[in-house]
Amino acid sequence: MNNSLLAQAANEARGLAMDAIHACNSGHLGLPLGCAEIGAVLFGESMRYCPDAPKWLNRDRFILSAGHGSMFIYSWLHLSGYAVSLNEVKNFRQLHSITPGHPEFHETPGVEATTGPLGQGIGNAVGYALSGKRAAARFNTADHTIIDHHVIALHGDGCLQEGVAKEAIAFAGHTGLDNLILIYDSNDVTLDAMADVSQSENAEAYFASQNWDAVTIDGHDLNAIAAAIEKAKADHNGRPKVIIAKTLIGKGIPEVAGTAKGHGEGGAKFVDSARAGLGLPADEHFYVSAETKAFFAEKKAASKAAFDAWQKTYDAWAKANPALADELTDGLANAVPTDLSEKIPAFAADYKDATRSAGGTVLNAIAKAMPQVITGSADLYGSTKNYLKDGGDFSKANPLGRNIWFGIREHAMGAICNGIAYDGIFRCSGATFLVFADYLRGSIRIAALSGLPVTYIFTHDSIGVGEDGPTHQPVETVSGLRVIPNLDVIRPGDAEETAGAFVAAMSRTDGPTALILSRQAIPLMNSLSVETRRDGTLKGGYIAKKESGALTTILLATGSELQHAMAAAEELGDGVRVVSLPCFELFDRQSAEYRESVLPSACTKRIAIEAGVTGLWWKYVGTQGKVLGIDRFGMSAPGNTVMRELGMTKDHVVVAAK
Ligand SMILES: Cc1ncc(C[n+]2csc(CCOP(=O)(O)OP(=O)(O)O)c2C)c(N)n1
Repeated sequence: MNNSLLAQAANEARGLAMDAIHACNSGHLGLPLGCAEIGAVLFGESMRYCPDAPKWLNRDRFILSAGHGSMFIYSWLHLSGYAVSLNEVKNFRQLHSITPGHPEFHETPGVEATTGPLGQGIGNAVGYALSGKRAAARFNTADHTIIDHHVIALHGDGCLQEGVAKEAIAFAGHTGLDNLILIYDSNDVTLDAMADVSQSENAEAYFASQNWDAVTIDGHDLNAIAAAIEKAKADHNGRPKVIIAKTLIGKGIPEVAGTAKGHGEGGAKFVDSARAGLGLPADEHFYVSAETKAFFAEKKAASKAAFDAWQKTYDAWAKANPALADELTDGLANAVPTDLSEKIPAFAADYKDATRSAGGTVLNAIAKAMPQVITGSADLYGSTKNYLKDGGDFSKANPLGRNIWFGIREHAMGAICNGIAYDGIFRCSGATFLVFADYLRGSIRIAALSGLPVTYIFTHDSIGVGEDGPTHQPVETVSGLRVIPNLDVIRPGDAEETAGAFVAAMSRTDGPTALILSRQAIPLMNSLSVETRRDGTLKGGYIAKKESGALTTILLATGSELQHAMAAAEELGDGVRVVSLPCFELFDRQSAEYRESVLPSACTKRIAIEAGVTGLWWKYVGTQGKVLGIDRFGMSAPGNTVMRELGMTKDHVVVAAK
């Protein structure tokens, strides 16, 4: 290892961070300065990556969980030769640059995850590691190893204080993800203050208690960093690894180093003297020496050679295993069989069960057609019904398992699903009761922001939950999800709409879908063909009952209330149309003509019914309309009783219409 060159590169990376943060007068200096030696070892020595093939299947994945330190990753991506130009570094945090305030997936080659909300990146890394383990088990053969990479995440005290990280760490230890390495930037400082104001954890003992291997090193000692990473990579011992690197936050700016003032941009006013102290030229900002350029150019060429060698192995593997190669290619392409709906048998006409049960049947049929589908539940398989019957359970002993036992760790479930989706090989879903969706909302938001095709299976969708009472009866949750941009929320009204909803979720490639399923049985809408219900759901909304005379009234409904709208229409007579609107977002993406054909603007007498808060419905019913909903919390009693008590019946619709 060329220590003097790496030490010099570390100081130049410090200079880039200082200059970029000084230029825009915002950002976080503490981590890029404190972790400069870690960056030098990762990108200069220890990590397997190829800037010419940033998505190399067998690259080590690097996640900057402490996303506020974004200049760390931009500096190292630039230095190591990714398509992150010096100009982009100079444009740090400016409009349309690929160096946004916090790292964003899709924006910057080499950025593996959107990070910034602390703790998420650790969860994502666990998802990546699960994906890597499963992919290695699924695709490597006795003759060819095409996947044996590691997942490395850098995080600070902040990530480790977050519950989502603690949940994910427990899961990783339990499932034995020994391809995962955390590097803990342990600098004893957070944002406001010294870390001992808010933490007194013995990190080594904590990680050991979670079945991890932990080692503490000097985070500025190049040899110690390299040795720790090498050992962590070599130990295939069924335990994830953490390297607790003791560092000096803001190292290089003596006025703030080691204090909370070093965390943000506070040290930027001292950059001139700091740059001089680091031996950087006074007259050339954003300085990268010829030696550093030459070093990384050589490394880049070597990594391209390594990539090419791997590609040869891959090609030989693909030739010898065409079916596996197709499966992997389909997974990476987010491919969905064009006839997916046909692979889901129609439900028998007398089927009368909850949409959660229908969902389980549908997902099992889909899993047969899509080997890349995996699914998990937060200790509620018995209720969420998404268990894949022949799938086996993912575990240390069985990394091929398609069922993930997340434990009662909803937030980590969301972050782990995101990690699996970032990796892009498997299609993942996670399940829990709808009322707990807020527990993973932080991860759902990032899935939506990052365009990840994750599916959430949220069951027990309303006051219809019944006896468990208002703690378990969502009323605001569906609307709360609908306001997240780029999240599709689908609340199907019977088993066939449920089939359509799952097909819609699987067909999405650019964002997540929340499936909202009932606890209680809902009858099939047999007056409509299977295709009408499935295709109508794929459009987000459709005419479920057409008026037989001149149109006077439109009833709109979703989920378990669709049956009441249909029954009310029967009673109300000729001029009444029922529109099933299982997914606002899909419906809103249809053409104006289609939407007008379903909801003609001339008909202003509109009544919506849904067992939840009313606010969002007004855009469909208009000021002349009415919304039958529930703007209060529910009550503990049998589901039908609560539904009746709170106005969710056919009779209420009839009265409102009259
Ligand atoms: C969920 C979440 N809460 C709060 C913040 C705001 N925040 C950004 S960095 C930070 C402190 C992080 O401390 P640490 O991880 O030790 O980072 P360091 O000070 O070492 O850079 C806080 C509170 C955030 N980004 N995400």
